Amino acid sequence: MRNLIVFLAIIFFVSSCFQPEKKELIPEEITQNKKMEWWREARFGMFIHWGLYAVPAGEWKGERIPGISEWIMLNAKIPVKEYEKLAEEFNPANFNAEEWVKLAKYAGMKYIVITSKHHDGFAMYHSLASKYNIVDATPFKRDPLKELADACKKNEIRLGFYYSQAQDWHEPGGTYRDIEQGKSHWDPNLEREPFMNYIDGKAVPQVKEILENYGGLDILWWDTPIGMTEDAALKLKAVADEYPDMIQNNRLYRPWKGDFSTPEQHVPPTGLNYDWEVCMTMNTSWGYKWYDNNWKSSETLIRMLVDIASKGGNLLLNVGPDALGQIPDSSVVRLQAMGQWLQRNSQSIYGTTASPFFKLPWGRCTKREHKNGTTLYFHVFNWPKDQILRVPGLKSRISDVYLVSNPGQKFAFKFEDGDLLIHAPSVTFDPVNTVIAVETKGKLKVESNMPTLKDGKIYLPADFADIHNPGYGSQARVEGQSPKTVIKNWVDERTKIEWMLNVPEPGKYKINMYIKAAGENIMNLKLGSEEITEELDDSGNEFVLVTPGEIDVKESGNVTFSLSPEQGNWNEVELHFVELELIN
Ligand code: JFZ
Repeated sequence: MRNLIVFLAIIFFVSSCFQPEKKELIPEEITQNKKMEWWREARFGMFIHWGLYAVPAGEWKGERIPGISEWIMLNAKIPVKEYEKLAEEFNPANFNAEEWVKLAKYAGMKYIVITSKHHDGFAMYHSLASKYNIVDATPFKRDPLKELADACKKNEIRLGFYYSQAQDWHEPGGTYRDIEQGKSHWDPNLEREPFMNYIDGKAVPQVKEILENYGGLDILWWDTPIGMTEDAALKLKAVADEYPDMIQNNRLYRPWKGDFSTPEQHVPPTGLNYDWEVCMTMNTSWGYKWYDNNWKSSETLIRMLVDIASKGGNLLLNVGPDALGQIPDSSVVRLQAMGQWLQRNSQSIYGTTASPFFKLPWGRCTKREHKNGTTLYFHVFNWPKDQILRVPGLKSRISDVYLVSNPGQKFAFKFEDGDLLIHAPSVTFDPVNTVIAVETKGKLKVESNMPTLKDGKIYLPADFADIHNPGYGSQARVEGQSPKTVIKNWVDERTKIEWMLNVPEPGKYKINMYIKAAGENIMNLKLGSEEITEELDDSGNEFVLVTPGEIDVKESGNVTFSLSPEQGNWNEVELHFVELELIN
């Protein structure tokens, strides 16, 4: 009987992984799809954090201030009147809107989002609602956002403004971090006023200005709804809703979905059924910080864009121009490298949709649907040493397999054990990411390779893990080739490792882990909602099988299994795989 249940569950699971039939859309969905069309195709945009904070660039009175540079006013507790003086020094004479836009375009970005006012309250455009703005308060006297809007029009790049609607550290009524905990503003000379005074007197008029005076924005990017009230949010929303084609993110107030959500500084594990955009820095800070040299490599950034596209999202990649109006060289070279890769492989990114595969051990997949079939783009990060690329569970008919950057280059393929095998000589490789297109005919059929019960066990290999590293610090990573991959360098206790899996049957599962642990490590293991803790013995320089115990799974279906360090009790762990063994 039990075998039958398992069998039926697997059949159901497998069949539910085939592409669903297109469903009827309601009128609101049709309107929304139309509005989001350009944005979904764009996939890649430039975020620009630029403001008075570029002047101190992370340093105040000779002291390096920890944290992100645009937060320096709060982090260094700078009094309002003193911070205001930065405006007198702010003269970004080398600012050239056309150059920025051309760089974004060269990088393959389709839109730009720039800070019109950040938490420091300083408007980077000519505002009539507040004299605290770049035209009235600086020797520069130009309106860079007007110049940028014109350059975007000219070069056909979409434009959005970021506006910090709740936090405004400069205004007596603006909010600041910890206001909800009743903490007072660090500047005792800032006499507090009701929040609504700020909303009515500055936020609403300024949002009207940016929406009216810059030729129509494509995106309005709200941020940090700290201390936001629904009343205030609805006033701002009423202004923004006058522009129904403008796309808004979800950070106006909670809980409000906006048009898209904004996971910050990390890439979510699987495709989501709503629009989303990852915003990400290339180093650590958003605003310019002269000694922030923690740059991600071009390879990391290219693969990140691909990873996000394979999950159906957009990447809004940040630059922080300096006080002279220059984008740092380190950012420029990375953007150029991304642009060069995109030029060769553009069709595998723009206008594509999420991967139909659960995981591909050697890379990612994006896809494009046509009338009579689907093009699958396989992004190969790590070419298998035997030069055979195994595509798990692809069941469609195939008419062509070729190199995207050189379509004349075709590849031999065959089916084996339900997988597609592509044979390719290694000479064609792009060391960062080689893209191979597979043309499929008819309805796309893919059998999910999400881990599930096989021979009484659910196998969770290293290369199927989602590694949640902190935005800075030491990064755990997967090394080696499937089926012998290892998670290495797991030294940061903030790093969490997670797997998605399918439990076809509730029951008791015994956990087996093949790991190497150095020194003292205490690990929390969580399956669904059940959690256990395990103290790991030092295994020396060897991998050992550890059996932390059993977890009772109450419901069948897709669940997550996660491993996280017990804070304050972590040294270093490496991990080959985890196995969940059904024991009752
Ligand atoms: C914010 C800002 O405070 C920051 O300066 C920068 O502009 C960034 C893009 O957005 O900070 C946030 C907002 C949201 C989260 C974290 C930091 N979040 O959702 O985790």
